[in-house]
Amino acid sequence: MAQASGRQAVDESTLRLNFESIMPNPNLSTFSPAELVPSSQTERTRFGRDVIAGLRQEARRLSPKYFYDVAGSALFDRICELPEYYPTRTEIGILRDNAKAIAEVVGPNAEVVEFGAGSLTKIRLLFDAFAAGEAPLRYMPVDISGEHLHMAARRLQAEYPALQIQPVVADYTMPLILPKAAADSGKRVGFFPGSSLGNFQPDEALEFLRLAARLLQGGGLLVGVDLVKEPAVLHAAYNDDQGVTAAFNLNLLRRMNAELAADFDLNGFAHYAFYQAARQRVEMHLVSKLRQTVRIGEERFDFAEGDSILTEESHKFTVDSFRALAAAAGFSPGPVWIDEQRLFSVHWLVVR
Ligand code: AVJ
Repeated sequence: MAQASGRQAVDESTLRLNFESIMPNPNLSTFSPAELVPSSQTERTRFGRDVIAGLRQEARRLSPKYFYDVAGSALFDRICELPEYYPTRTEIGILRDNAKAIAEVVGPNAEVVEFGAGSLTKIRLLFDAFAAGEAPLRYMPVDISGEHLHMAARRLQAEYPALQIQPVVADYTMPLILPKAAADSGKRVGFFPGSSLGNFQPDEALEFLRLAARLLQGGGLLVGVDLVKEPAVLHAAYNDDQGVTAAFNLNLLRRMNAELAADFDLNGFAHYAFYQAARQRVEMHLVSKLRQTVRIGEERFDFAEGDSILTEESHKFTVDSFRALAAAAGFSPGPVWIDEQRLFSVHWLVVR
């Protein structure tokens, strides 16, 4: 699409290679479902490598980015609908209530890069905020899950026929190369909703924001950040009554069984999530209910009763602590929009 149209000032010699390496299938119109596999061999290998490295550590841990296989993504969508899980609906409300002001800071004809695009629902709120003739020209959703991304991009294209959509299948926790901006476009603007930034460790969050600032020169970043609040409210959001969050956490074991020839007993582990106030983060763990040995391919891992695997850290911020982090990464913090109950925040950060 955008690549073939020749509208953008692409430095062909350097970018062609990068395009091919990060975007195996950039042309939506020639996309065919038959080309898709649930998880590539390489991804499986990387997944396996990360899992084994994480479980060999003294404090066992797995990266939360591996929650989102097809089943995990569906469970996450259900989490977003739970009465206890306030972030999604609160952020959507903030984006809706402040659409005009947000469109104003983003400016006309922007190029929007979304990090971890998922099912592309929140971006519609952003697009719909613009007056006719000022909407973003180009949209580059970056997501690790190529199958899901291409399908969502096709649906979005049907709704926004004028928008140039350039899906980028990549892990946004790694340095990323994007095509050069089109000559006629406005600012390059990052969109990072959902408080996904909270999944990074503090040093990783700083590094991510630094890379984002480099990628978004001359533009800015619109980022959703969950706020520090009453611990009971945070606790409930990760310990829902219906057990969907527990199923989401345990699904990681099922995924390892399916993709890495592991033999985790899903009944042998308990979902355990709590708010650690001293670190301003929710931690999710899988705790072994008994002494057991688990096989992952050729590897064996012993668990004593009560041993835990850390599966997610979800950091919470105050407005000030987040603005300080953004400033340290090379942004000038701009306006911040917050709901009435002060549950969630959406920040506009200008690249310095
Ligand atoms: C998508 C990372 C923002 O941390 O709240 C939801 C994921 N984990 N319930 C979060 C999640 C458990 C979510 N993020």
